[in-house]
Amino acid sequence: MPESGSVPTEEVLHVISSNTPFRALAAQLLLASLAITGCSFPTSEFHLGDASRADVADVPGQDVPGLDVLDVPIADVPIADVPGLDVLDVPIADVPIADVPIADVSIADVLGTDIPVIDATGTDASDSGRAADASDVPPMCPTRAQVYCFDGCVDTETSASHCGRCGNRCAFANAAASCAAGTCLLGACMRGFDNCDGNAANGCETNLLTDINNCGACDTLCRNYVNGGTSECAASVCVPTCNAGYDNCDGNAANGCEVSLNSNLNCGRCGRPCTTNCGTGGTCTGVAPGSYLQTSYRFPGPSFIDACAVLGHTTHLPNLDDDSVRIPLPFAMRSWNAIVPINTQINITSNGWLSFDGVALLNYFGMIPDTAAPNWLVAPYFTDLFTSATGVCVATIGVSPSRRFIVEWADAVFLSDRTRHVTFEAILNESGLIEFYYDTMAPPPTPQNVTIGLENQTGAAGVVVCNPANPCTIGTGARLGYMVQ
Ligand SMILES: [Ca+2]
Ligand SMILES: [Ca+2]
Ligand SMILES: [Ca+2]
Ligand SMILES: [Ca+2]
Repeated sequence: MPESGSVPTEEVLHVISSNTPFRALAAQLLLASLAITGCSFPTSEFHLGDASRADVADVPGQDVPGLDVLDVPIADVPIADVPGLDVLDVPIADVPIADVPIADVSIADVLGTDIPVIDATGTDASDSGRAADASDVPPMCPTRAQVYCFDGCVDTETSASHCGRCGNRCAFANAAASCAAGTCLLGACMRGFDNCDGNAANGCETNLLTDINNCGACDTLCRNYVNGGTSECAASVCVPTCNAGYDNCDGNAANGCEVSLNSNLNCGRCGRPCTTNCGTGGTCTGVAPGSYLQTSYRFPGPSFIDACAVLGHTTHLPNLDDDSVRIPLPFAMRSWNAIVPINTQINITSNGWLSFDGVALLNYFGMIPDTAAPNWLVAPYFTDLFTSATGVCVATIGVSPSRRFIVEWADAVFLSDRTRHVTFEAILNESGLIEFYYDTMAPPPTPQNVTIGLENQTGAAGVVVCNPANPCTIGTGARLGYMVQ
């Protein structure tokens, strides 16, 4: 047996020669080794391998340590590095947690049942940002019956500003409006308007003041009247427009223009009678120019006007027995056969009469006609009076050419019996008409000493109603009118 590790040279060469892949390498290694060392070595000292790792190819005693194929280290084959699966050197995959938004579970948007939350801008979050409406019942409203409408909590069942829903304001033309059960209701119509078509949507659409088909009330027609042409609705009253020569003297539209102005009772105008005949053009025939004819009044018709209540009136002669004042006539007018100029000084006395002559007399007793002064009298109640604290009120009403100059003795008393009060007036009309109206009249003391009527410029002629020689009864509500011819 050779010593362990000892390989004879001829055996090494045999291995080399018998193993082609290693033959050149081994020879080169051996020769290089010999050349480096420059010496010879005993083959028994030549060990490269471990004799204990003998394998089937190894022939004991012939194995060359270090060149045995079995001594080739096993190749280090790394485990394939599969990214994402290698638990050692691949970072753990960053698996984000699924970003699942919280579902917007909004309650069904049913009017009146939706309960969103109103944010600071007035939109509700659960309704995807739509504007707040009547269905939104924010928790800040004190009761379920209320909803938040822009500026506060309201009950849309009854709110006229938010009726049925926010912002639905109830409004109707010419009418009030209310809200009930969430529905706008037409309220009372404004004065002068009505809901004639029954359609609430357009409110009270009809003007009762001027509509000739709804004059004063729905379906009240202003028709074409007898002796009249077109008609109009004025202040809710049908006013016939009369043909020439006719007039609506009774003020009743229903019978139209019932009066011919070519008649003895209404000659030329309503209430102007002729004692003789009414001629062509509405003038009385057979009457001397400058005469007065008594006017027959229609009822209802002109009546007492309280001059003391007329805006712009003046008061004169308070708390006096016998006195007078001069007031200018505000317009020209015919009296008898003369034209009394504008601004003529009218003499007004405390004793129930005035005169056109302007003479400052203050008589408390007189006859008509009488050529003695005073003359040219207008005497509604000529007697000895004592005026009240108000005295005599003077006012002018109407517009040209129909102005009226009113002189009212307000609450005077008889000097001989101051418990008896009288209020009466004379009205001078721009047309020449002179009227007397008696408001409240206590009977005069006896013996009666009252003169009522007109007197001309000279006192030679007059219109006599009463005088001391011919007493008459003029009581409360009486009215007299005289139209100059
Ligand atoms: Ca209507
Ligand atoms: Ca009539
Ligand atoms: Ca007197
Ligand atoms: Ca006289």
